[in-house]
Parts: sequence; C-alpha cells; structure tokens
Amino acid sequence: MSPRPRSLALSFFLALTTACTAAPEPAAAPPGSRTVSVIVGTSYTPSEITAAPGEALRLVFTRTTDEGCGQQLVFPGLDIQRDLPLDQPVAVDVTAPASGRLAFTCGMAMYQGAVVVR
Ligand SMILES: [Cu+2]
Repeated sequence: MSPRPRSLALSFFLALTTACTAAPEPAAAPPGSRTVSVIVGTSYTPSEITAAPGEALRLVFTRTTDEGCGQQLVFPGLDIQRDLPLDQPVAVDVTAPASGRLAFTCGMAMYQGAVVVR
C-alpha cells in the first residue's frame, strides 16, 4: 500500500481545519442567545442595546460606509477587537453584565455604543 493517498487526505483535512479556524465568526449562535443587528455608519445604530442581566447576546455588526472610522470595533472591557470589512456582517457573542453597561467603540473610541442592562 502506498502512503500517498493517506497523506493527501490528511493534507486536505488540515486545509479544511485551518480554513475553519481562520474564519472570524463562530458558525452558530450560542443556544438561547438573542441576535441584535448593529449598523455601523458614522455612529452605531442602535447605539444602545437594552438587555437583561446576564443575557447572552449575539451582536452582528455591519459597516455600511467607508466614511468615518468604524473599521475597527473594540469592546474595551472584554479585550475584544474586530475588523469590520465593508458590508460584511461580523458577529460578536457577549454576555450582558449583571448591571450597568458593556461598552463598545471604534478603534479610536470616537463612536460609542453599549449594551445597557435594565
Ligand atoms: Cu474612531
């Protein structure tokens, strides 16, 4: 038996695995989470997302303009940073805090948004 077919299969498997790992988004929302869409123009719409304490949220950010500086998204309290390619939804899974706000901003903290617990 030649080892070649097996190593080809292994290479293909590794390529697939690498491609999956490189994907920026988790494929499926966490069970029970609520999805909220946020448009990134020259501000966030909505800029405040009301949530229950500890609620699981999938925030889907879509940047719709090259104006302004929405290309980067930062959750300072969670150490999360994402690039937002134009017109490509980017999902961020977060858990609302027990109280208060979970802030998100652009790369220079000019655009301000938050998950607000009520
Ligand atoms: Cu900015």
